[in-house]
Amino acid sequence: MPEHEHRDGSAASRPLRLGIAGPVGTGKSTLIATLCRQLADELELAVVTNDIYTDEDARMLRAAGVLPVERIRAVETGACPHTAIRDDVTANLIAVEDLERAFRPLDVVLVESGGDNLTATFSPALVDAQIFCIDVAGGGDVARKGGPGIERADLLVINKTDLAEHVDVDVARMITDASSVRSGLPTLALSRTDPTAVGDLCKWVHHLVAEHRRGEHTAVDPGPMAPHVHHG
Ligand SMILES: Nc1nc2c(ncn2[C@@H]2O[C@H](COP(=O)(O)OP(=O)(O)OP(=O)(O)O)[C@@H](O)[C@H]2O)c(=O)[nH]1
Ligand SMILES: [Mg+2]
Repeated sequence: MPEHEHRDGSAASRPLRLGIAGPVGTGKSTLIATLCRQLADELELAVVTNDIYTDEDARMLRAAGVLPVERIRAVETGACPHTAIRDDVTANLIAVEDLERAFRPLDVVLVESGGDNLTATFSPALVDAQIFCIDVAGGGDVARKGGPGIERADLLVINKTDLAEHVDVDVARMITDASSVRSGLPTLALSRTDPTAVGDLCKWVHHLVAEHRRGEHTAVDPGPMAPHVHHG
């Protein structure tokens, strides 16, 4: 098989690089584990995790057994998580390129940002597309608060919908709030225990991989700030 030929015989110049960002504990690593579990038979995958001082996320994913352990690399950022995915992406790019070389031909490299706040987004120099992940446990108002990830990530995930009834959150309302600021970009209500939603997430990834291979996907920078005003 030629170096860059994928399982379906197509030949993208390199794998899709897909970032997952969002506040601490919203379920980014779990979402990555779910994607690996569902897609590893169909796509060649690898993962880069970012933690400030530990490699805990990588260890969690390795322990979950969702991919061969050597396909999961940890970057210890040692500083603000958003710095390593936006301002100086060198450490992450090296990890991504190492994986791409070691396991070619990969289809997707998933990059998990360290948990941060609502302003953290990936640079398009590091990823081709990004998921922004918030959860119902952070409160029903979060989607309305906006920010670059909520407003302009390629996919917004509202996670842990199974907890909504326990925290008095109206998921439909959160989706409406998010949709009203996302200019037609997709929003997905997700729970790891909801097979339909997990299926929709996998379909979205497959669609993106296909677009990337055809050269039809363009990375769009959500930007470090969302447009906002303090008066009027
Ligand atoms: N109820 C419920 N819990 C979930 C779901 N997804 C993740 N969790 C739990 O939420 C907690 C945080 O999940 P992680 O996947 O580690 O979140 P994270 O965003 O990677 O966290 P950081 O990397 O530390 O920012 C864990 O206890 C998970 O088991 C879900 O769909 N439903
Ligand atoms: Mg994590």
